[in-house]
Amino acid sequence: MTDSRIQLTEEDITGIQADAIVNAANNSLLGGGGVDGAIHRVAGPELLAQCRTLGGCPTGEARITKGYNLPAAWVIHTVGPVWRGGTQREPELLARCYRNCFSLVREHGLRSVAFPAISTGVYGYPKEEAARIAIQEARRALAENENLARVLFVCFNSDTRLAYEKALTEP
Ligand code: AR6
Repeated sequence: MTDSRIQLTEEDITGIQADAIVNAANNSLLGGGGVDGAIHRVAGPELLAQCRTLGGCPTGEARITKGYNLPAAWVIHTVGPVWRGGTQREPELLARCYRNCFSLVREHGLRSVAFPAISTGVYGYPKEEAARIAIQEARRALAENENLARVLFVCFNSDTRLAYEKALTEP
């Protein structure tokens, strides 16, 4: 079943106007490549300064900071699992990332949130399986949080978009 509150877009997440954007970070929370690098570049050095105060983040958990120079007011930093063939609790850890992000969304009364395809870049998680988890957790969050009006999945390439479109057709 498709929910109109779940939307897909193919653009750079750093330009998204949402209450929060999610960063696919690493355990240090001190920046990196991919979407993490892009978010830090646009947000500016104050984001790194705030991240330094957080003391890192375990895989599967999430932390929230301000968005600084980003259009989004907040950044939710989460650390996805590195794909090691699927036998190291990767699906559970990826689902926990989404759940912990949605918990912060609820605690902060946010109405819209934009996610990149966590773990599917440098961390190598297969796109279709990751998209299925992302959609499943978004549906769960939307069912539990009536304040949440929009969940945007930002697809950085057409393969990622196809993976989400497929996941959306599944029950
Ligand atoms: N906007 C939206 N999506 C993007 C952008 C962007 N500007 N740039 C990349 N993506 P990745 P990971 C997509 O590698 O796999 C970092 O170095 C990208 O195409 O950014 O979770 C961190 O510091 C892919 O679909 O994150 C960690 O060390 C998705 O974002 C490590 O990478 C995630 O790719 C985390 O790896």
